[in-house]
Amino acid sequence: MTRKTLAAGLLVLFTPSLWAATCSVDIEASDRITFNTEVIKVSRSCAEFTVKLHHVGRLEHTRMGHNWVLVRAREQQAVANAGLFGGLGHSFVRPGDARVIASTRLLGGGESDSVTFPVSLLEDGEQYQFFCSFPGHAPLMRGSLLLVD
Ligand SMILES: [Cu+2]
Repeated sequence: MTRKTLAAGLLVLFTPSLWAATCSVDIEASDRITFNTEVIKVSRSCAEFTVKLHHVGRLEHTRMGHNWVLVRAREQQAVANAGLFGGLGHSFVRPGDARVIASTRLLGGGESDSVTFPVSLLEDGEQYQFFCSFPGHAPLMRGSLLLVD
């Protein structure tokens, strides 16, 4: 092995991205009232985790708005109901709702937003769910968020 290939090999070995868990995810929401992701895995080794939501549809946020809201699974329905009273002006999330762990703003087609939250907010043994709180979307737009090693 030449010195050059050895150096290249070491470079690959020590590139941080090969070791570190991915601490972010890109999610797409569409005009068909869907997320393209059903399960999000968050590594315990991440200090923070970022969710980037992309509305890849064309409809405006008043008709086909999408957001990404993270809650404990058992509180999803209550948070969704409360969000209705938050209304469009608050992205269908009730202001100050402490049950909301993280949420993006409501997006229309072509828009993106991201949210970053500390992984320390997630507890072992708890079940987490993400959903879109636009009225009527939660049954179709939801998934699980899992804490993994
Ligand atoms: Cu939606």
